[in-house]
Amino acid sequence: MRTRRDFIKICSLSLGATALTGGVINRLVGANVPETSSSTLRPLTGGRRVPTYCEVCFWKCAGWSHVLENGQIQKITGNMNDPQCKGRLCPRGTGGVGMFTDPDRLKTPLIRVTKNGEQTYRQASWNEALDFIAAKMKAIAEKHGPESMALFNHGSSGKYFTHLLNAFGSNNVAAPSFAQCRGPRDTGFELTFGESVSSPEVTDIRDTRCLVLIGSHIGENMHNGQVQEMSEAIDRGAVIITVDPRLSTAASKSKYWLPIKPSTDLALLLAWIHVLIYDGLYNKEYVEKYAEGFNELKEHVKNYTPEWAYGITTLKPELVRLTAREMANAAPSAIIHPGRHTSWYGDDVQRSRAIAILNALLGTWGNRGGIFFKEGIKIPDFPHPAYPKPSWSWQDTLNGRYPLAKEAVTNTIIEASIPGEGKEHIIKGWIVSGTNLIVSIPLKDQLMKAMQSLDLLVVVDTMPMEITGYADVVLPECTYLERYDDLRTTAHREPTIALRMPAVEPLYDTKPAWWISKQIGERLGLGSYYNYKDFREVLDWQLKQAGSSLKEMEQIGLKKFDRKTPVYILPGSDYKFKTESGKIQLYSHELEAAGFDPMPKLTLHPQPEEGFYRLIYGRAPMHTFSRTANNRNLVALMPENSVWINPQVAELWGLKKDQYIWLKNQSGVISNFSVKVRITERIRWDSVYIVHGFGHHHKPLTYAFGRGVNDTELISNVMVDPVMGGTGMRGNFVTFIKDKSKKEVKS
Ligand SMILES: Nc1nc2c(c(=O)[nH]1)N[C@H]1C(S)=C(S)[C@@H](COP(=O)(O)OP(=O)(O)OC[C@H]3O[C@@H](n4cnc5c(=O)[nH]c(N)nc54)[C@H](O)[C@@H]3O)O[C@H]1N2
Ligand SMILES: Nc1nc2c(c(=O)[nH]1)N[C@H]1C(S)=C(S)[C@@H](COP(=O)(O)OP(=O)(O)OC[C@H]3O[C@@H](n4cnc5c(=O)[nH]c(N)nc54)[C@H](O)[C@@H]3O)O[C@H]1N2
Ligand code: SF4
Ligand SMILES: [Mo]
Repeated sequence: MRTRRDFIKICSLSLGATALTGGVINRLVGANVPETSSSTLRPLTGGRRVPTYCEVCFWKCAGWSHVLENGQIQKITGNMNDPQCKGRLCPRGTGGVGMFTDPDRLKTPLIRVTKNGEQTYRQASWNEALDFIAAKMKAIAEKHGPESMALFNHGSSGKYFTHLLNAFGSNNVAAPSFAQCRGPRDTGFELTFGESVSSPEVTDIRDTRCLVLIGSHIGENMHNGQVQEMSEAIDRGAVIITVDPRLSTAASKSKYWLPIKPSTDLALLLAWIHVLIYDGLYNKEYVEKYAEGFNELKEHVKNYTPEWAYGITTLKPELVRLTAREMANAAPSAIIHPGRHTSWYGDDVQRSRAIAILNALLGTWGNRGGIFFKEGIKIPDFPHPAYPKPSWSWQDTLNGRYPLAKEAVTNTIIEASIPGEGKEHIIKGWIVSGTNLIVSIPLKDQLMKAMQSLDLLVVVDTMPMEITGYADVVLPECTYLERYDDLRTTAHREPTIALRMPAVEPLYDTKPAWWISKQIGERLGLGSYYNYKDFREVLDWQLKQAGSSLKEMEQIGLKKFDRKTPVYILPGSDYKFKTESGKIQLYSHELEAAGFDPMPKLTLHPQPEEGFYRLIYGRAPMHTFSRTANNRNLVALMPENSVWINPQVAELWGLKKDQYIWLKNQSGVISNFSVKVRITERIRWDSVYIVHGFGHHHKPLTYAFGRGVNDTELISNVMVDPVMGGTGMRGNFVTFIKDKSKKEVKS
C-alpha cells in the first residue's frame, strides 16, 4: 500500500561520490570492508592523543582518541583521572572506533522525493536540506504555532535541538530515556526523598557492605563505574543479593540469588518491609529523625508477611527473612539499588517507591556505603536572549493523565501528532535526533499513524537506522570522534569537567549537531540565540567561567574540582531532604492528592497461558541497544542474540541447542527473523530471555540486518503507568514456531 510517507531504503541510493575507501577503513581497524570510491582522511592532529568522552552509552566515560601521524584513529582508551571510568573503558567504548569507520554511515543530507510515482531519497547539499527544513518549520508555525514542532532526542545532540526548539517557541521535547526507561524510578525516588538518584547513579557501591539488585543486571548492564565498584565491593566481602528470574552475571556473583517469579517483585519488597519493621530490624534513629508516615506504613504492611508473599513470588519465607537480616546487619552501608530501566509492568512507580522506602528504613540515603550526595560544577549557558513562552506545552498533551510526570512523555507527544476531533494541541513536525524510535517505542501502530500525519519529519543520525526510512529529510551527523560537543559536567562524588574534541575532521559530508542547530536557527531568524561563529568559542567562554580554558582542557581532557559540600550527612547535623516538609515520605500525600495509593500495594499481573512464556529482555556487555548493532568491532564479539530457554521447556518442545526458531506472541505477532536457541538452567521455566537491540530489518545496516530478533516487535501489550506514563513492556508472552519457512523480509 502506498502511504503518504513510504518507508525508503537508503541503500537503494548511489552514494559513491562521497564514500570512503574500503582500503582506508581496512587499515584503520583491520576490518574486511569492501572497496568503494575514493576520499581523503585529513588529520587534525598527528601522533598524539586527543580528549573525548564516550557516546556509545550515556555513562560518558572520559578517554583519549589515539591519533597516528597519518591521521588514523588507532584506538580509544580511558582517562586515568576520570572517576567515572578510572582509566578503563568497557568493550563498547573500546570498540567505539567502529562507529567512525562504519562504511554504512549516513554520508550526505537526503531529501524525500517522488520519482516515477515511487518515493525515494535524493542526495542534497546542506544548504538545500536546511532551507527546506526552515521553510517547513516556518509554515508549521504560521499555521499551527511554533509549539507544533516537537523533538525526540537521546544523547549529546539533544541539547542543541532543545535549544533550537526552545528559541523557536516550543517545549515539546521528549526522550525514550524517561517513559521507556528511568522515569518510574526517578518519580518514585522524588516522591520519597525529594530527589532522584541521577545519572551516573549516586549509589555508593564502592563502600557498601550489602548490595541488593532487583532486576538490575550490573555486569551485563555495563555502566562502567558501577561495574568496577561492584567488583571492588565483592573483593571486600560485601554481600550481594540479586532478585532476578534469570541467573544474571550479577546473580552468579551473589551470595543470594532469588529467582523470583517475574512481575511479583512488589510482594517481595512488601514482605521485606514487613520483616524490617516487625522484627525490629529497621534503623529506628534514622527513621524517627528523617522520615514521616512510619505508623501508617507499619499498619499498611501488617499482613504482608514472607508467608503471604511465598505463594506469589515462589521465594521461600526463610530466604526472605535471612536476606532482610543481611541488609539490616550492613545498614546503613547498604543499597537497595533503584535500577535504571524500570518501565516493567505499569505499576513501576509503586515498585520504585517500595525500593525507596526500604532504603529509608535502612537509613541508606546520606550514609557511607548507601546513597551519597552528589556535587558537580555549574557551568552557565552561553549568553542568549530569554526563550519565548510557549502558549502550550507537553503537559497539555497529558490531557489530565499521568499527573506526576516530571518530564515529557514520548507516548503523549506521539499521540498528539495524530489528528483527531476536538484535539486542541496538535503536533505537525518532528525532529528526531539520536533515537531510533522504531526500536525503542513499543506503541508501533500509534507511532506509524503519527509519522504518517506529520508535515515534517527530520531525522538526525549517524547511521541509516530504521527511523531514517520515514524522514522527509535525513541529516548525517558526524560521530563523537569527529566533533566538539557540550562539556560533560555530570555531578558525582567529585566535581569534574570533561572535554570532547574531534580526533579527525568529519568524514564524508557529515556535520556536528551544534552546527546543524545553528544553521537551522539562523534560517529561522533566531541568530541572536547563536551568537558565536564556532563552538570552540562557546566552550572557551564556558570553561573560563569555571577557571579553566579550552587550551588547558585540550591538553588534560578532564579537570577535577574540590568539593564544597559534604558527601554524607554530617553527624549531629539537621539534614533536610528536598521534599516539601524536609522529611522522607514513607506515606506520600502527593500520590494521595493525585488519586493514587499513598503507600505501595500489590498489583497482580497476568501470567502466561499454557504453551506461552513471559518475554523478558535486557542488555549484553558488548552492545548498547540498537546503536552498536552494526558496529563491526562489536558484532565480531556478539553477532546476534539468542533466546534463553529452560531445559525442561526445551525438552517439552523438542528444542535443540543452536536450533533457529521463530517467536510468536499472545496476539499472533511473529518475529521478523528466527533466533538461535540457548538451553540453560539460568532462566526460570515460565520465562524466556533475549538481549534487546537485535533483529534489524533495515537492509542498509548491512551487518545488523537479520541478525537475531527484535523484542520490540513482540511487545504489543503495553501497561502504562498511571502515575507518570511509563510504558511497561514485560506483559508479553511468546510461544515457539519451529518450522516456519523462512520468508524474505521486506525492509
Ligand atoms: N523493547 C525494548 N524497548 C526499549 C528498551 C528495551 O530494553 N527493550 N530499552 C529502553 C531504554 S532503557 C532506553 S534508554 C531507550 C533507548 O532508546 P534510543 O534512545 O532510541 O537508543 P538507541 O537504540 O541507542 O538509538 C540511538 C540512535 O542514535 C543514533 N546515534 C548514535 N550516535 C549518534 C550521534 O552521535 N548523533 C546522532 N544524531 N545519533 C546517534 C543511533 O544510530 C540510533 O539510531 O529504549 C527503550 N526501549
Ligand atoms: N552493555 C550495556 N549496558 C547498558 C545498556 C546497554 O544497552 N548495553 N543500556 C543502559 C541503559 S540506558 C539502561 S536503562 C540500563 C538497563 O539496565 P538495568 O536497569 O540493570 O536492567 P533492566 O533492563 O531493567 O533489567 C534487565 C534484567 O531484569 C530481569 N528481569 C526481567 N523481568 C523481571 C522481573 O519481573 N523481576 C525482576 N526482579 N527482574 C526481572 C532480566 O532477567 C534482566 O536481568 O543498562 C544500561 N547499561
Ligand atoms: S560504559 Fe562503556 S559504552 Fe558507556 S560511556 Fe563508558 S566506555 Fe562508553
Ligand atoms: Mo535506559
